[in-house]
Amino acid sequence: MTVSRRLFVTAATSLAVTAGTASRASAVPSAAAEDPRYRIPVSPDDTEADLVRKASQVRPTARQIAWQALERTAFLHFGVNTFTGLEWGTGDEDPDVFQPARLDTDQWARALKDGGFKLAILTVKHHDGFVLYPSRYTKHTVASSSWRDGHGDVLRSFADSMRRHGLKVGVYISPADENQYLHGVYANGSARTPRTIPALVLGDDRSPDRFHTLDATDYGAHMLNTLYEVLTEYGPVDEVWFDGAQGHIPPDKVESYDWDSWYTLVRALAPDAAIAVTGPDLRWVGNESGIAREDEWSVIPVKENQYGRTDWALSYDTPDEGSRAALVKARPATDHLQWWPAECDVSIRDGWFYHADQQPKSVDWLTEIYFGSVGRNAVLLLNVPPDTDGLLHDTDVVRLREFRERVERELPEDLAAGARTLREPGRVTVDLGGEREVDRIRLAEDIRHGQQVEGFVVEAWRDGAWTQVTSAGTIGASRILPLPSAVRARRWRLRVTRARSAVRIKEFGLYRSRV
Ligand code: FUL
Repeated sequence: MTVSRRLFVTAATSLAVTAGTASRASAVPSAAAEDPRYRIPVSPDDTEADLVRKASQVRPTARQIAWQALERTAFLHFGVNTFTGLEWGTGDEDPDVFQPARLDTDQWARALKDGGFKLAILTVKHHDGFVLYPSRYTKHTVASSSWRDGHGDVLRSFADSMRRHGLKVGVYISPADENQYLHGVYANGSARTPRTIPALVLGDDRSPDRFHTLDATDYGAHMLNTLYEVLTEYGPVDEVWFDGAQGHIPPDKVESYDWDSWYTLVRALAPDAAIAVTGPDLRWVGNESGIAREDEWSVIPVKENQYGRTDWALSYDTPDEGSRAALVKARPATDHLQWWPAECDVSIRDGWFYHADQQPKSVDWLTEIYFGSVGRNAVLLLNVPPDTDGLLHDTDVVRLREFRERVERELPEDLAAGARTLREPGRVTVDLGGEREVDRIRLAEDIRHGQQVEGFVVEAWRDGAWTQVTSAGTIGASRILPLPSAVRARRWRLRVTRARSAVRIKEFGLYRSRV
């Protein structure tokens, strides 16, 4: 069954089960229904030519286009682990360990903005289950800490600060939850039955004009209520980040996540939010080092897993996710070809959470990550963990600024901006009006028309002939190619040597770095 079908069935079921109650169900359209070209079904007898034609017809949704344009996004891992020194908490932490005495989320926002970041994602709940806002559905939250006399709300401060400084807001809500396991909710073996969201609690201060009835386990419903609070009280949210981990629970226990219901609720309450990375809108690049494949495809063979979860038809870390050979190899396991672009998550320090004995990566290393992610058709998600004071460490703040300045020096002014340009099918020729030195080339396809380029060369007119300067496979939304040494020429040409369908080049930028 496809995701769209499954979501439709769930919504229809919802309508049936809510009749006769005080609540009204929501019939939420699936992503596929919003934009049917976001994924195209594959059949077992598709030939290579069929697969390539279908891949060329896949288009991103408006939501995916907006997400891709962010280029630099940030992660903030913050919670009880910040104070216990762990990376994965246990769920039985005393909430009182959470004491960020000098919390200043405006400082986070200023530093991230100064680093060139457009969106920040906060770990509202990591695998330990400690929640950074006062939730109605668990006591394992900031409200149980003596910090700010139990009136602290990190999510509120974070969301307000980011918006004040022009950054978009994302939320990491861990599906794994050690605390809910200890309370007998997570992985308790309960049946998946229709649940009405939000579940009103004693003395509830809300009077929703709309309820959602969705299939879920006890824990699935807990997640839905958490999502409801976050998305209705702290929105608008532009990215919802779901990790796929199960946590440190005994091997005979399992919680089958109610992905379809969670996605349906997110779509209803935060229609602009990209659902990452266990989600339909974007995928994990497959490593935590921030480096994409040299040729990174956004059109990927996928299969559907339990409860509507999008999964790789090949594997998350295969070196080739989307070439012709990959499409053919994946065919027996493929349900659809889907626009599923890569996000590169990496931490500025070794750990995801702050540890005083770790140091941030050097500017050179961060620049390599930038070229390896934004320069390879992916979005960078760089983690910068707040410290035990509730601040980004000064060293990291300075490093972020130096990183942004370095990127600006790598790609200063585009020498081709305003130059005479000739556009022919599969070819763009630029006349700089005089000889100029170039050592960085930036290319982009107009992804509203899909991802089509499979091979290209860049040439410079030298000594009376077109001479190859560099070549590569894919372009996608953004490809940046540093040249080993500067090349001096007046006329430059991009020539596509292989493509799946008509190519629309959006950007052919020529730069002389100042590094
Ligand atoms: C992983 C988690 O287990 C890590 O703790 C971290 O949150 C990272 C971004 O995702 O899967």
